[in-house]
Amino acid sequence: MGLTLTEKILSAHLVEGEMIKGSEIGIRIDQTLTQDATGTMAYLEFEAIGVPRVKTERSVAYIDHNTLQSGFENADDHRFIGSVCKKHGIYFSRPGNGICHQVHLERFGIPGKTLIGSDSHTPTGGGIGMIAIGAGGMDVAVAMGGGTYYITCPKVVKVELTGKLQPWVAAKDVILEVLKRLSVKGGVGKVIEYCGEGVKTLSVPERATITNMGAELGATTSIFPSDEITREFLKAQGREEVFTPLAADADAVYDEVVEINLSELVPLAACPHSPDNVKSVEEIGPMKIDQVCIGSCTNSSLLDMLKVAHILKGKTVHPDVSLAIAPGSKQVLNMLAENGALAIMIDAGARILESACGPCIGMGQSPNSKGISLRTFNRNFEGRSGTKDGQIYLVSPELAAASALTGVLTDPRTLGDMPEFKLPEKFTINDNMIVPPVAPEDMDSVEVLRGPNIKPFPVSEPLAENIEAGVSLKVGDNITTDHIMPAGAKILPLRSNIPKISEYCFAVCDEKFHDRALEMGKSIIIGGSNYGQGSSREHAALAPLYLGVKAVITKSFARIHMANLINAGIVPMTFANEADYDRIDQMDELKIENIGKQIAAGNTVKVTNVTKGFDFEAVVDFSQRQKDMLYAGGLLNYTKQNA
Ligand code: MIC
Ligand code: SF4
Repeated sequence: MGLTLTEKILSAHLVEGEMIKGSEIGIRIDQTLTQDATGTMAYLEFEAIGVPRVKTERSVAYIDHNTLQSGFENADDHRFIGSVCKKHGIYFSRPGNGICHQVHLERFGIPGKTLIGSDSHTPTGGGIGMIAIGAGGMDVAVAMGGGTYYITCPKVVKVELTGKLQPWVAAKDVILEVLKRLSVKGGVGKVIEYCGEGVKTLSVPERATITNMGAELGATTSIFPSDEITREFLKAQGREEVFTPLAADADAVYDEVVEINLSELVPLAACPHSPDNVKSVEEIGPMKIDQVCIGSCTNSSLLDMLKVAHILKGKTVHPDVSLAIAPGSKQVLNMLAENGALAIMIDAGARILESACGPCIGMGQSPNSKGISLRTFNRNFEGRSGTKDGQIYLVSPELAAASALTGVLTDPRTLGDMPEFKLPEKFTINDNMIVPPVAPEDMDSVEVLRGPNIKPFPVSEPLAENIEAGVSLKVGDNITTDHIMPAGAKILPLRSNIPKISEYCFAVCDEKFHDRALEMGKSIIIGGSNYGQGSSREHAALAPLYLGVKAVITKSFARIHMANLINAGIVPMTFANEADYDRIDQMDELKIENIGKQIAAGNTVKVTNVTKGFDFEAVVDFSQRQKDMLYAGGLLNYTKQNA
């Protein structure tokens, strides 16, 4: 029986377990990446592990999220990360060099390698045939120290692409179509593998747009084969020597098959407030817009930017629309400047932003009240833009640029002939904003620079014998980590200060949560299905930990958040019978006796609702390693115990 590409790469990196779908496997990690919003914590954790030099083939730290620097906090974090990197063997991509996923694809990614990153869009690397997975900062810290990374051995979904995209229909429309069909939880426990004749019609940046936004499916990762197109891309990046051809076997067996005829796709948009709320431009109908933002790790490549420049050429942005453009990397920005495309954008009235995440994470450019904003980004969760009643639509760069000119949602196919865009044979390469680490023998000469905003992470305790605690919060389905631990210009600078950032924990859902949880001392959270979808931020586990949350009981969890809860020593459980969700109210007192023994003995625990006087079962389907982590009080305690 033939193997899928996913199975080939995973089995070549397997260090623990067997390739049995649904069981836990441990894999060796070749590369890691961090960004600054999750990086400070990850490097504090790395320091706590005590390994002097990273043991990976390549580890890179990027500064791309917190670049507003509205106070000293961001700059202090940057300086801390830069100094840790220099000392411990990590490459440091300075602020201004670009968005982690875009730069990593350009300068460091290697087909067939494994990459984990403390950012949920790490699967961008799947665009060149990597197994690239988003993870919590602690998992990345452990991997940097040479530790194994654990995942559930995934099912593999084949997306068979046929045909060729019509002019003005984009890679973004491909992934929006997949989201429409599979939903934001359709990818949980799965890797999405793209195959078929249509693959050959897609360039690397287009493939990367598709794998990037596979994160919104909840998938473990997404991957394209590594072929001649990959080789050309790497060659243009001056890195042809890292190319290897990789593909699934012709007789590979998949768990599910999705067929997409590229020729039949039309321009799409994900409507507020979920990436899977996908409609065609026609279905949405005429709509006046207030803002257009082009960029983010999904759509900020040179190819995307050249298309945008072509559309804007010689025209002016509609007087009622604000157009912001953030090219994805220094390389992209540089090349736009060199070939005149930047001047075209400026001439048309675009507001050019730094090569960074920017508006995607609410760092500036929040829309006006009730403002309608078309964005080429990957997430449109409520409030994420910084404007609570902002209406965010996720679209392709083509659709965004066309609409910026007309002031209304515009099908780019109305623009006439689309010129052919080819990637350059050679990109402009200048890695002068990537600082290499010092040689191992010089590491003692590097002082790690800590600012006053950098506070130690909260320490978790070994699992108590009994959990007796009230329900401090009950929430519904599809709660995102942006609800649990919001980001944005005001809160993001506090990422290295858990006591302070926890003041905003769940503030989007209930402003009183922080005070109530602290007052209760210990508590339990009740959630619906797909709890914790979205960002990889471990702050969504560390803030609840700091506020005394001992367990979270939901209908189901998103992958990274569930791992982060266990890493933090908080017990994630799911209702054995979902109807029990309705029988619990906020402030009910719950009791779980002998929780450690119950977890050791089987897959369920008995929970008593003391207030309402009934018992129910919660599922605790953990691997032995996860159980041991929970007993120890999280990953760091566990790692130290086993060191
Ligand atoms: C996001 O897109 O939500 C982020 C900000 O990049 C996060 C990471 C973070 O919260 O720092 C992610 O996707 O993991
Ligand atoms: Fe940055 Fe947005 Fe990409 Fe997250 S999704 S890494 S915030 S650009």
